[in-house]
Amino acid sequence: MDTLNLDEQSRVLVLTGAGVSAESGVPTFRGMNGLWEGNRVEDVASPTGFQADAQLVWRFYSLRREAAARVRPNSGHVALAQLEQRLGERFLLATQNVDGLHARAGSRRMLAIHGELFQSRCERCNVPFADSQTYFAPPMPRCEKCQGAIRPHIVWFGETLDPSHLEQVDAFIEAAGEHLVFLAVGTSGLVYPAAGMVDAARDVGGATWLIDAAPSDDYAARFDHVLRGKSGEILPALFGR
Ligand code: BJW
Ligand code: ZN
Repeated sequence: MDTLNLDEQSRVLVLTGAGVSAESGVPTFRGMNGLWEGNRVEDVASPTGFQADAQLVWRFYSLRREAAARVRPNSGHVALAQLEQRLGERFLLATQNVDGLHARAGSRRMLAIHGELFQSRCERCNVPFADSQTYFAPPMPRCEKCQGAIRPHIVWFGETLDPSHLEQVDAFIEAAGEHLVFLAVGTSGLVYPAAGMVDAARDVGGATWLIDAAPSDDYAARFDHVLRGKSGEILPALFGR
C-alpha cells in the first residue's frame, strides 16, 4: 500500500461520501441503483419533488432519520476524528453525508456540504433548526410563524450549496498550496461541485488520494494515488497511530 507521509507543514482536506458510512449499515446512493421504493432519487431529493409530493419526500427522509438513529460510527469515522485531533487547524473535513456519523465520532472541523438529516427548515423563513421527528401521516409540518412548508435541511439536486462552505474549502486549498493532501473517501465523484475538489487540489500542487471500494475509472484517473478497499479498514491503516 502507498504510504501517506505527513509533516508539520501538511494540511489535509478530506471529502467523504456515502461509502464511509456503508460499513455502519447506511446504504449508498448509487448502491440503490439510484432508486428508492421505485422512485428516482432525483425525484425525492429535489425541490420539484417536494412541490409535487411533500408526503413522499418526508417519508423518504423520515425512514432515513430512523435508520441513521439506529447505526453507529465505524472505524473509518473514528480514524478521521483522530487525525483531526493530531492536526488541529491543519485539517478540514467536507462531508457529503447527511447522517451525522462524523460528528458522533468526534469530528468538529467539518462542513456538512449537502446538509443535515437531523435538521429541518421553513421554506420561507429558511432558518435551520434541530429536528429528529418523523412525518409519515398528514398533516405535513408547517411553520408556526408564517405557515410555510417545513422541509428537510438538505441540499437537493439543482440547489446551491452554502456559499460559505465552498469559500472555506477554497480558502483551505489556497492556504495549503503544495502542502495540501486531498483525500476523497467513499464517493463516486458523480455529483458536483464536490466532484471538482480534486481538480482544485491538483491545481495548487497538492497530493491527491482516492480511497474507495469500487472506484470508477474516470474519477480514479484524476488522482495521484488510488487505494481500493473499505474505508473502515484502509483509513486506520493509512493514518497509523
Ligand atoms: C465504499 C464502501 C466502503 C461503498 N468503503 N468505499 C457540473 C456538471 C454536471 C452537472 C452539474 C455540475 N454542477 C452541478 C451540476 C448539477 C448537479 C450534479 O452534480 N449532477 C450530476 C449528477 C451530474 N449538482 C447539483 O445540483 C448541486 N447543486 C449545484 O451545483 O447548484 C448549482 C447548479 C445547479 C444546477 C446546474 C448547475 C449548477 C447539488 C448537489 C446536491 C446533491 N444532493 C444529494 C442528495 C441529497 C442528500 C440526501 O438526501 O442524502 O446528495 S445527491 C446524492 O449524491 C447525495 C450524496 O451526498 C451525493 C454524492 O453521492 P456519494 O456520496 O458519492 O455516494 P455514491 O452512492 O454515489 O457513491 C458511494 C461510493 O462509495 C461508491 O464509489 C462506492 O464504490 C463506495 N463505497 N462502500 C469505501 N465500505
Ligand atoms: Zn416560516
